[in-house]
Amino acid sequence: MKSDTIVVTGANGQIGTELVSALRAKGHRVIATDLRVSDKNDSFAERDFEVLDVLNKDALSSVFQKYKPAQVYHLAALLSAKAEQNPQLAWDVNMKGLLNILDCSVASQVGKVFYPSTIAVFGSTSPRVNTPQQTVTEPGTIYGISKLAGERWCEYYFNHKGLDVRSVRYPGLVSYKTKAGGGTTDYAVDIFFQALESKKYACYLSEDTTLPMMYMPDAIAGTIQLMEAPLENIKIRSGYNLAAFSFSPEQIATAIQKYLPDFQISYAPDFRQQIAESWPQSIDDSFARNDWGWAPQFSLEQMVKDMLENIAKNETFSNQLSV
Ligand code: NAD
Ligand code: AKB
Repeated sequence: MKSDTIVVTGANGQIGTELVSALRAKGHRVIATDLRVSDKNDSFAERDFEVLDVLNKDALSSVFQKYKPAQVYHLAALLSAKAEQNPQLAWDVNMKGLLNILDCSVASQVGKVFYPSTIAVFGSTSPRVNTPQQTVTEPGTIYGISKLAGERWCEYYFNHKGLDVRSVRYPGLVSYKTKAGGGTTDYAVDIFFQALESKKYACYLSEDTTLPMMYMPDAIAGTIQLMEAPLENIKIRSGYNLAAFSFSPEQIATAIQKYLPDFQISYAPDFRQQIAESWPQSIDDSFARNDWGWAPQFSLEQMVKDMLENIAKNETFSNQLSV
């Protein structure tokens, strides 16, 4: 395999921390960038890291000139819940940040760019079950609006400037290495930590709010698989639907109770309930499966076991697990 120099923006976040490690493990030189050095991830500070605000186009251009990356993974963004609290900043970061990346990538002849889109590009007028790849997309959140516009720009840059931009629409991602960063699906991460720490969790979504979700190892593997796929296999330049499984808060709580029988969940829906209700419950990802061979490995049950075992390892709660 050819080893590339890769720039990752927003590298300190939930996806970035795991993606950078996975790309380095494959032998690539990865320049991790974010607004500040992570206080949690010493290895980033010790290795290739640049402080970089994606809104600063000159600084971005300097980083691209310095490292001449063959690939860029543009993760920096404000997620759905944070974006509703600061719509103007969200629009700036999610939209202007992407346009800076696309422009600098063309100027520096970057070979491939990854853009993470989301199920939030769908809205309350989209079909909610088995949501198709191509369907009505009328998002009601500032996050969804910015990500949908971003998809259109990515396709435009591919068609008009020849930039090889590739994208997936991630569902909610569940992981234990870095906590979630301000989305509507964050509860599906927090619930595991709270289950082990205090054996109770007050969920901000109602018990039957079903959303598409995925375990982080599958998201990382799928992302790299998309970026390594032959050019001719990539037929969609907006964002590929990507799916693994769906669950509601009640279902994930029941799955956790198998290992922690005393765990209790309560429900106090807040503004995120309305966001969740506008998103799909399940996703049709047949285009990703057919075009470049996407197939998730983890079932819901395997994810729950793996999450609890790994958090327990790190936080010394292992004696609480009963299975
Ligand atoms: P996160 O919130 O955990 O991390 C985002 C990172 O971006 C943070 O470290 C933050 O410091 C950085 N950032 C914010 N503004 C910046 C700026 N102006 N310049 C440089 N960096 C900046 O997010 P994540 O969960 O890792 O998500 C990464 C990408 O994947 C985002 O684009 C998000 O929309 C997309 N996505 C995530 C999920 C999910 O469930 N995690 C699902 C769908 C799509
Ligand atoms: C969020 O909840 O905002 C993200 C997403 C699904 O894009 N996790």
